[in-house]
Amino acid sequence: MDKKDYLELFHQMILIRHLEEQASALYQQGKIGGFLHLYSGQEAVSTGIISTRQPQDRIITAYRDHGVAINCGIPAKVVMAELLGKVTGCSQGRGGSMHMADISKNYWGGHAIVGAHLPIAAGLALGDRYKGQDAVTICMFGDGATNIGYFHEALNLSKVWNLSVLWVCENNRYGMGTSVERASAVSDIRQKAEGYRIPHECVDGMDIIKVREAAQKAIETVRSTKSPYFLEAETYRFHGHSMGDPERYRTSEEVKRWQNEEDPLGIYHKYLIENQIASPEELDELEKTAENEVQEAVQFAESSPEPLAADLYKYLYVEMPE
Ligand SMILES: Cc1ncc(C[n+]2csc(CCOP(=O)(O)OP(=O)(O)O)c2C)c(N)n1
Ligand SMILES: [Mg+2]
Repeated sequence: MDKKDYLELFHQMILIRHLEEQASALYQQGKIGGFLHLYSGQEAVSTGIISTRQPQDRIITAYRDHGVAINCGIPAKVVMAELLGKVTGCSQGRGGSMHMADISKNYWGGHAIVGAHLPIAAGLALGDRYKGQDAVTICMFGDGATNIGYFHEALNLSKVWNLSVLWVCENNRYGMGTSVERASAVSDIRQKAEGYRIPHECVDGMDIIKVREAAQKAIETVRSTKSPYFLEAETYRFHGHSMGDPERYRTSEEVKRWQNEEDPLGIYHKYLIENQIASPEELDELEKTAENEVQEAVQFAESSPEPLAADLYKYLYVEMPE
């Protein structure tokens, strides 16, 4: 990576952080409807992993998907418009927070049902094998999803059929209000991959440099062996599960400790300065750029039109050419 690449990663992470702070404010003003699951705290995971993919590699994730959308190259204003349910959003305002997608960027969504996108990931990889395409499907999901039947079916088939899938578990220690220890008989999550003879690794998901190294190795392994690999990223979400979570299942000391000592932005900021890749002034400048981008995104989204009622039944089925 050259300096530009390092700074681009910082820019993406700080853009996600600011975009979500603004989204949280707009939600409280009633401008965003439905659910809103913030990714703050987990930015290094998707930013690190997606920065190592090739253009042909597919990305699919769960509902905590705003950061992934930015990392896949969807402009902030298009993400914001989708959050506000506007026709200029990446899913024409029909998806909202949980259903960001853009197939032209090989981003296959944004899925609300826990674990349901894992068999879809296996299907995408099976399709690539049929077509002889050298693509890796990167499937991201939470710790909670590993207790769902779909997880086990998808992992099993991926091994039996040698599918090119990188399974990425974002272990943020909780599924809604339930800790991993209370929900999972095996709390060392990557051990679950062993049951299906899938090689695995665990990485510090708060350190983007470590995430990138692990992701590079993992993606290369999938591509060269044409079989699945399991990467667990240990991370933490800084906000509640979704908006309005009273967070009785964890202490404020625990949250503050992670926010103060393990902030992925703080860790990367320190790395860039200590390794003399950037000056504090340059990083401040990048933060200002991100803030301006978010302001412009809000203006764009607020002034964009709503989808037309007459189009309500559009996009329910694939429209075949005449
Ligand atoms: C099949 C199914 N069951 C329950 C829910 C309700 N639900 C939404 S998110 C969630 C927790 C999932 O936790 P995890 O996979 O760890 O993801 P995280 O929210 O921590 O990113 C649950 C139970 C759902 N959406 N789908
Ligand atoms: Mg979780």
